[in-house]
Amino acid sequence: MKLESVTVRRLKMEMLEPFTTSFATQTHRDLLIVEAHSGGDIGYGECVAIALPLYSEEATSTAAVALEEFIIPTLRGQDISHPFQVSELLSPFKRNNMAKAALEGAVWNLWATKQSLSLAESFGGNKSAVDVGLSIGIKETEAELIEAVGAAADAGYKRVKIKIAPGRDDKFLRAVRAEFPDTPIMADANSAYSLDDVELFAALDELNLLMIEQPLAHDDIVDHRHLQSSIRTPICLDESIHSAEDARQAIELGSCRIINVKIGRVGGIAESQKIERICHDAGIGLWCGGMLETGIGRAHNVAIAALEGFNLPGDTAPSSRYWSEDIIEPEVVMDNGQIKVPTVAGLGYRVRRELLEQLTTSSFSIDLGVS
Ligand code: OSB
Ligand code: MG
Repeated sequence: MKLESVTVRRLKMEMLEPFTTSFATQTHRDLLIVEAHSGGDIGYGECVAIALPLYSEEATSTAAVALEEFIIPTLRGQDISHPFQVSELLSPFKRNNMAKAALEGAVWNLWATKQSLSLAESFGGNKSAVDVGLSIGIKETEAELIEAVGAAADAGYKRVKIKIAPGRDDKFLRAVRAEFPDTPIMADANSAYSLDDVELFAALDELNLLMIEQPLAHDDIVDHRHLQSSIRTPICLDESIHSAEDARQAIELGSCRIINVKIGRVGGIAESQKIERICHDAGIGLWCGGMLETGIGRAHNVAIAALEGFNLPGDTAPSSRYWSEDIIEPEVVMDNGQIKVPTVAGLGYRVRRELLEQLTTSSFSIDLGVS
C-alpha cells in the first residue's frame, strides 16, 4: 500500500452543550482530521488534542505542527503492508502521542478498507456491540447534576461518570447517591487532588462508586499507589498512562485496578492493543475513554472497545450527545445502552465530505511522492 498524500484539516465544531471538567469548560471542539489517500480510497483518523495543553502536553496547534514537520514526512517513500509499520516508524519520536495516533488511525482505516475488513476486525475485536457509559461535566448545582444523572439512567447508559473538582465533589456525589441508590456511578477528578486529600477519598468509599478516575497528578504513578492502598474504591488511571510500559508499571505498583485507554493518549491502536493484552492477563478492568470525538474518532473508539479485554462500559456516547449534526452517516446511535459494532469494510460509516469541508477552518496536504 503506497500512500499518495496525507491531508490534515483543522475543524471547529460547536457542541450541543458546554462540557466542564476540573481543567476547563469546552463549548466547541478545535480538532484535526487526518486523511490518508491511496488509490482512490481515503482512511480517516482524528487527533483528539484540545485547543490548549490543559489535559496533556499536546494542543491542536502543536499536533498540527508535529504532523506537518516530522510525523507525516516519515512515511515518504514507504510501502505500507501493515499499519504496524507506521507505529514502528514513528516510535523513535518521543511522545506526541495524539498526533502520531491520528496518522496511524488513518492508515488503519485505509488498510481495513483495502483488506475488506471492518475497523473492529482489523484491530482484532470480535464483539458485536459495546457497552456505553456517559460522562457528565461539572454542574453548578446538585439539582442540575441529579437531573442529568437521572436522564442518563433513563436513556439506558450502563454507567454514569460524574466530573468532580475541589468544592464540587463529596456533597455532589452524596446527593446523587441518595437520589439513585442503585445506579452505577463513578467520579473523574482529572488530576485535581493530592495526597493531602486521602481522607476525602476514604470517606467516599461508602458511596460504592465503581471507581475514581485520575484523582492525583496527571504524571503520577507513585502517589496513586499510596492512595489506592488507603481506599477500597478502585482507582482508574487516565492521564497517567501513555504507553503499555506505563500500564505495566502502574499495575505492578498497585497504583490502579482499572485503566482507561484513549487511543490518542497512548499513541495509537498498536499501543492500545498491547495495553489490552496486559490488562487482560493481569485481570485489570479496562475501558475506552473519550475526548468528545466526532463520529470519526468515535468509530475508532467503538472498534477498539470491541476487543475482549475492554470489559467495562466506555465513554463512547452516541453522536446526539455531542453534536446537532455529526460528520458521519449514519450517526452513532445507542440501543439499550449499547452501540452496535459496524461489520462493513473500513470505517463503518460514510464521511459527510460536504459538511467536513464546511467545518474546515484550515488545512494542508503533504505529497508523499509516489510516482
Ligand atoms: O478525562 O475522560 C476525560 C473529555 C475531555 C477531556 C478529558 C476527558 C473527557 C471526558 C469526556 O470525560 C468523555 C466523552 O464523552 O468523550
Ligand atoms: Mg478522565
